[in-house]
Amino acid sequence: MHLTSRQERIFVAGHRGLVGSAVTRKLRASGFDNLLTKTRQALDLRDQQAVNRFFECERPEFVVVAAARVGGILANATYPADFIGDNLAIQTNVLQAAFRNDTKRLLFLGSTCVYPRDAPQPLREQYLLTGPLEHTNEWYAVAKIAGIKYCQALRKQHGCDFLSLMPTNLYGPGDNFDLKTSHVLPALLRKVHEAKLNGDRKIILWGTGTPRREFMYCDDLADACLFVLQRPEATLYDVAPDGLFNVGVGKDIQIIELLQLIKRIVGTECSVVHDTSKPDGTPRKLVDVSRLHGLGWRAPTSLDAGIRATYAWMLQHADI
Ligand code: GFB
Repeated sequence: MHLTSRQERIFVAGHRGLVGSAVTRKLRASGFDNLLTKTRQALDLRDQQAVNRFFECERPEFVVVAAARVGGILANATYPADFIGDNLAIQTNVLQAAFRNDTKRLLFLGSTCVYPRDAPQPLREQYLLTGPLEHTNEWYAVAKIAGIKYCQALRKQHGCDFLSLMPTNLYGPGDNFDLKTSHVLPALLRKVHEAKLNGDRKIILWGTGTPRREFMYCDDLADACLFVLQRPEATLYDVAPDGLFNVGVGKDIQIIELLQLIKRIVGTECSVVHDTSKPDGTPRKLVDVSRLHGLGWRAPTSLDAGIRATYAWMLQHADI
């Protein structure tokens, strides 16, 4: 059932993260004030009993599952047990409690790494489970695929209106700038900024710099979430009988090109040293956004504008 009233109780799971904080911002700015949020300290979503108690008490009508253990290529490869274990626990607890407590619609957020490593590009939703995964993030991907399948199973068996949104690589205000665990975009913003401050002539780039990625500003995903929440059920499942929607900008760039763009925005010149002991990961990950485009949604923020806003946020907030 779609979101019609600004009074509905909406639970944003993971409201302090990059995506959850963007979703919360978007909902509040659009007049949805009846938001339910809980910090990790107040509600550990890996704790099934605690999640059940929360849902029984608050009975959220709409749920956005933005809570997840996430990280860049190295974090995924270094902490496989955390990535698969925590994500399976969080999503299973939340989806099950939402079903038991009659949530009207739930959005499960994943990632485009659920698609096979060597799938044709752009990645269509139908390519799910048609080939082997990229090994640096297979643990995270398997958990997210289980979440998509759980949503589909709950719909098939119980008629739940539980949809899955697969965003491409995200960045923006509130991002993680820790060089060991972050994604590439915040990592390069930090490295180039620090090179500028210290007068370094070189920065270290992981891998070959040739992989291509599609980057989307986190507020654009939040925009897509509200767009989907407000669309009638029949409209969505007509376009996506599997309940799955890719969310992206429809354009990708090479990592080395991203670095050039960041150098221009930060305003410094430096040469590159490749650390090829670090993995490249999947060679390309561009999503087909025709399902959402067909419904009338497009990502509004350009990469240039999004990086500038993220850089401004980093200068003000990150401890660098
Ligand atoms: O963003 P990123 O960590 O993750 O890396 P993935 C993207 C590319 O940037 C890889 C290169 O080819 C990295 O080798 N890269 C270059 C760097 N320099 C750096 C650097 O300083 N830091 C980082 N982090 N990368 C993750 C998945 O994949 O993306 C997750 O592991 C998830 O499961 C997420 O899907 C969106 O795009 O390769």
